[in-house]
Amino acid sequence: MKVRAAELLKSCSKPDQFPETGLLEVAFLGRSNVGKSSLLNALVHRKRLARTSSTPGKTRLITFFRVEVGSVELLLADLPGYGWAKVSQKERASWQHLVESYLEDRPPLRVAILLQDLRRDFSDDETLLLEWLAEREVPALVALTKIDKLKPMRRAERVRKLKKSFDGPALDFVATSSQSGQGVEDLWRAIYRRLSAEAGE
Ligand SMILES: Nc1nc2c(ncn2[C@@H]2O[C@H](COP(=O)(O)OP(=O)(O)OP(=O)(O)O)[C@@H](O)[C@H]2O)c(=O)[nH]1
Ligand SMILES: [Mg+2]
Repeated sequence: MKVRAAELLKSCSKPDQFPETGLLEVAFLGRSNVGKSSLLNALVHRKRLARTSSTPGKTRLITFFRVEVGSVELLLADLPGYGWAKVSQKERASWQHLVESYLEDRPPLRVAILLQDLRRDFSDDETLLLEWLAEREVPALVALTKIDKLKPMRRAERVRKLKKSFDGPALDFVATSSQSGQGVEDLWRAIYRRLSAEAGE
């Protein structure tokens, strides 16, 4: 996908700061350190647009990026990850409030991408999040991340296992690596399919 422009629009710590641009939005959700910021960067072919870190829990704000891809202009929302152990109750509550407010009431949100490390099994967090999105009728897709960490045979085996373990509504699963770039174009295609399915409704 030809990315013609990508820029950081705004980082928000509170719902009343969320941008109102009239553009459709794609959100990146998932456990801390799963690779949300890295995958966002890989999609727009920019190494350091969204901040990444090997220290889990780095992204504590919701950061919005404006991108022009092909003939479409979109916002990408990089959400803070859940599941980091070393945080206070207060910080956890503030994360929860920010993310829930976002998911509860964000009319421009058209696609929620739930990221899952290919080497890990789904936990209750992912299952609940997917159920929650389905209840609110937010179209979701699953991006399996860090596939470069496994050999191809093992990779295929894990993709099958994860798909099988998920018995919710039919979902697109896309296997990706931000490091090698594998699957990144497939993910764009899956996002586009969702966006055009919406437009056609
Ligand atoms: N090998 C490999 N490493 C990756 C890949 N994607 C991300 N990483 C690494 O995983 C770590 C976490 O990546 P981030 O993109 O910061 O993860 P995040 O989900 O945004 O994390 P939080 O912002 O803390 O929620 C970094 O050290 C990345 O370099 C990948 O596809 N392959
Ligand atoms: Mg991040």
